[in-house]
Amino acid sequence: MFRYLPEQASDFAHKVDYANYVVTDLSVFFTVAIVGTMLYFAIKYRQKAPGVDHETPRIEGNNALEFLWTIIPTLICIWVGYVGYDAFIDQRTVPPNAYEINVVGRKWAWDFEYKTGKKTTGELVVPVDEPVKLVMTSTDVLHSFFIPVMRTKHDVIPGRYTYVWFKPIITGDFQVFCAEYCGNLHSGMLARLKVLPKAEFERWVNDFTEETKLASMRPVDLGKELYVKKQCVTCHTLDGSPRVGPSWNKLFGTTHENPDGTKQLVDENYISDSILTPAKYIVPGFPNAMPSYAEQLSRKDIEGIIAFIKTLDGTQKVDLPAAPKGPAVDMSKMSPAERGKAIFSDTGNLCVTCHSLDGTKLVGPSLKGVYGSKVKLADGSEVTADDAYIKESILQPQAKLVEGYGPLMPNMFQGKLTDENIKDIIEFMKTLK
Ligand code: HEC
Ligand code: HEC
Ligand SMILES: [Cu+2]
Repeated sequence: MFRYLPEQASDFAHKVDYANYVVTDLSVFFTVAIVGTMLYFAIKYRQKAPGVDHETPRIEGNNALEFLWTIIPTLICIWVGYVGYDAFIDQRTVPPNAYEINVVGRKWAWDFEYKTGKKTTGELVVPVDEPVKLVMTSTDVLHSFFIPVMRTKHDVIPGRYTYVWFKPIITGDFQVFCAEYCGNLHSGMLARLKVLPKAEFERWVNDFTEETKLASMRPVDLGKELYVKKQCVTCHTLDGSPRVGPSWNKLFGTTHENPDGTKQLVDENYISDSILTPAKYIVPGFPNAMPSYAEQLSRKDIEGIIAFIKTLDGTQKVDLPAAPKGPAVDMSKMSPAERGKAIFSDTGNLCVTCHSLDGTKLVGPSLKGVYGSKVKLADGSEVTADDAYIKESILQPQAKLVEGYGPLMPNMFQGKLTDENIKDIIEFMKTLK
């Protein structure tokens, strides 16, 4: 009756869907049948004239009926149980030849490690038509690894290993979610699943040219490379202007002031601590918004970043990757508001780092109820948040500052987001009442 589940990309997906549809169809059928009959009788046998009683027949029971309404539901329940069990057994029985990949969930990213030693973050690459087993654990809190198109979802638990497996039947890019609320950036804890033809996967998983290149670099070049690759660039500039975090320009050798008035020299230790345990030193005027990189950066990487920071005097520039990667979801079938939501949620755009949707203040104002409202600006004036204002807020964030907020929204969306993208974001904002 109702067919609402997404594309089926694993070999057991059709069984999971079948169980789901059987239960939904039966529920809809019986709801309509029972409520319909009830309404029909309520109308047919309503009291017709006040004070007049209708005599009703005295019914003692009906063995044939009793038998039927016991046997039929029993058979249906056994059938539903079987259909669910059949799908469940498939989902929990890993074929012995499955390709194993280790998965680590942490606030707020997914790390993957392959048998060859290849490592990725935020991107899981698997071969098509081969069973894949994910052996999963968490470094901090409960997460849940959810790939809707594969019909797999399982909790990821600190101090324990859990698993899921699936056999992809089509190639392509698919969305992975964390499905267990795990803190304020939970909604940004996304990953991309890439299903490749077998030969292409083999080539990719054995290709270490990038890693070797990094291993033989001068520390300062490594640091520069990591600055872009590990996304420090989205929050830290090299030219002195603040973004989400303070600029790194001429940072080394300055002093950091702690809230209790004590001072701390910005040396190797300070930078290393800022990267591994960002909450240890909070720079005045900035939010405690930096994720820890303890699991992602080696000692050597951190030494590279320190070497790079030492050289910064405001003249350095980095080449950003030419084509910024778009949202990891297939947007062709979505409505404009859904596309806007996907753009907003895309971790590469960082909107979620600074804007909530539920009214809470983060680095920036919540986007809830902004569309169409009157916004008070820092210069005391007031504007109506119409399409033009929102477009300007995104492309030239410093043009009109919202009262109570600093100029912290990065000026980085010009050229990154198209007019279409911004229209979609506006449509999405219209839904945030
Ligand atoms: C989501 C935004 C974000 C990302 C990504 C990010 N940082 Fe930060 N960083 C911050 C914020 C906010 C602060 C200031 C608050 C604090 O000290 O924790 C900060 C502070 C720092 C400081 C201390 C700076 C000072 O002026 O004392 C260092 C060093 C640093 N980050 C390094 C890094 C490195 C290296 C990376 C990439 C591997 C990185 N950050 C990625 C947001 C970010
Ligand atoms: C580094 C944090 C940061 C990021 C990332 C960021 N913003 Fe902002 N945003 C802010 C701050 C701070 C303000 C308020 C100051 C201002 O008006 O510029 C703001 C203001 C806005 C406003 C005006 C809101 C109002 O109440 O009038 C809109 C709309 C907006 N941002 C949309 C976005 C979208 C869409 C994205 C992602 C494409 C994004 N922002 C990314 C920090 C950020
Ligand atoms: Cu999570």
